[in-house]
Amino acid sequence: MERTFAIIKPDAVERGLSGKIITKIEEAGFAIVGMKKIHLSRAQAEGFYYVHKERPFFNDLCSFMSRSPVIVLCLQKENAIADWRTLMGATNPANAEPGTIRKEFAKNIEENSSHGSDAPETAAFEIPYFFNSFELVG
Ligand code: YYY
Ligand code: MG
Repeated sequence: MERTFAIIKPDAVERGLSGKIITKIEEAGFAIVGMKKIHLSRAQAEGFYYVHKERPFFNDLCSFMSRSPVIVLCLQKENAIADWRTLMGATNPANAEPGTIRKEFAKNIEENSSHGSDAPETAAFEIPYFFNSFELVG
C-alpha cells in the first residue's frame, strides 16, 4: 500500500466542488486516511511550494493557495501516487483527459482544482507537512 498527498484547491472549495471530488476519490478505490479543511497562510503556501520558488508563477500560485480554505487529504491504495496523478489529469486542464478532475473542474492552469504528490520523496515531505501521526487512520 502506498500513500499520497492531495489538496482540493481554493477554486474548487469556493465553487462547492469538494463533495464531487471526494466521491471521485472514493469511487477510484482510494482510502482516505487523513482529511481536514484549513486556510493556508501565505508563508505556509510558500513553504509547501518551495521547490517552485524560482518559477515565474510562484507568487501568484502562493496568493491563490492562501486566498481561501483548502481540503488536504492523505490517500492510500496500491500505486496511490501515480493513480492520483492520473485521476487529477494534466496540470493544464486544456491538456487533461476527459473524466479527470482537472478536465471537469479546473478553471485554468493556475486554478486547477487539485494537487497531488509527484513522487515518493515528495509524498514523504508533503504528508507530514500537514498531518501528524494521530491524524492518519487506517
Ligand atoms: O504537479 P502539478 O500541480 O501538476 O504541477 P507543477 O508543475 O508541480 O506546478 C504546481 C502548480 O503551479 C500547478 O498545479 C499550477 C501552478 N502552475 C502555474 O500556475 N503555471 C504554470 N505554468 C505551471 C504551474
Ligand atoms: Mg507538482
